Formats: sequence, C-alpha cells, structure tokens
Amino acid sequence: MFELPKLNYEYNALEPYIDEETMKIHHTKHHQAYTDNFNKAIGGTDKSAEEIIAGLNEVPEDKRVAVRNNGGGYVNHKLFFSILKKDVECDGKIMNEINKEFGSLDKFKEEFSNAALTQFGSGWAWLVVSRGKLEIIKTGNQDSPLTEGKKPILGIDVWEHAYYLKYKNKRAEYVENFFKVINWGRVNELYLKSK
Ligand code: MN3
Repeated sequence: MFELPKLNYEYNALEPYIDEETMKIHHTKHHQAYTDNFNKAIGGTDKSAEEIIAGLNEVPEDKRVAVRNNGGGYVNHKLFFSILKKDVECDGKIMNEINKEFGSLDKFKEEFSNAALTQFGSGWAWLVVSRGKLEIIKTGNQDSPLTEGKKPILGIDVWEHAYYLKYKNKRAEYVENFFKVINWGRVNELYLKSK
C-alpha cells in the first residue's frame, strides 16, 4: 500500500509565498485523498507508483481511469512537495542545462510561467527530461509526464486548490511567487538521477 509521503519541512515554511493553511489542506486532505483512492483502485502491487503511472496502458481497463487520476495525483504531489523550499538559488548542473536549453534563467521562468498560465483549467506545468534534454510541458488534470515517457524534475500545481485561499483568481501572482520556493538543490538531484 502507498503511504502519504511526509513533508521534510513545516506547513508554514513557505510563508508568505505559499500559506500554511493551503499547505496543510493540500497535503493532509488532497494528497491524502489521492493516496487513499489510488490504493483503493490498485489493490496490492509490487511496483512503485511511478512505474504504475509510466505503464498506465498496462493497467486493466476497468481501473485505468481511477489509477490515472488518483495515481497521477499521488505521484504528481509527491514530486511537487519534494521540490519546495524557500530561498534556494539555482546552481550546479541544472543551471548549466537551463542556460543551454533556454538561454538564461529568466528566459526559462518566462516560458515556464507561460505554460502555467495557459494551462486551461486544472493541471500542471512541468520541467521534464525527455531523451536527455530539458523540456517544458503542461498536462491537464492529474496526468503525469511519466505516462508520456518523460521524467518530471520540477512541477507547479495550477489546480485552484493549490493557491485559491491566498491568491483567489490571481494565478499569475501565485506563479510569480512559486519561483521563490523552488528547491533547486532537489531539482538538480532529480536532473542528475534522470540521466
Ligand atoms: Mn494539488
């Protein structure tokens, strides 16, 4: 059975950019519900959640929608909460790769923000590694880049539950502030692991 991953920081650690109440509800209610419903849909398994989502087409058809939504929600939030930390500078190999692929960190921010702002309705914008290269993509609902054979190393949740309490309808402000809570050390680790 899959368990709700613990956060390695406090719910108020990302204040004022992501508020304590949003973090608490997001983790203990939303991520918990995806976890419970994923377990209900999958029953027992000896695979990792990421393997199941990468091989979604092998999941029996009667369970596939539930696994896609809840297993997707499970792995997406597991990644999301793991790449959050306040005041970390972009550095290391990932910085070089961003410069190489997008020109500069500012250009990357611009393209990533654009993906986050143009995802219509609920979904995600991602920085992924695809065939060894960095790429920005977006997915609807809880669809995961893993299902497309891409390794997510950074993701922003643009479901309203991720920002509405604090930002109301101002998704652009939330996206702007998201850049202040990216744990680039962790993103760098995920990048190195993806190779
Ligand atoms: Mn969410």
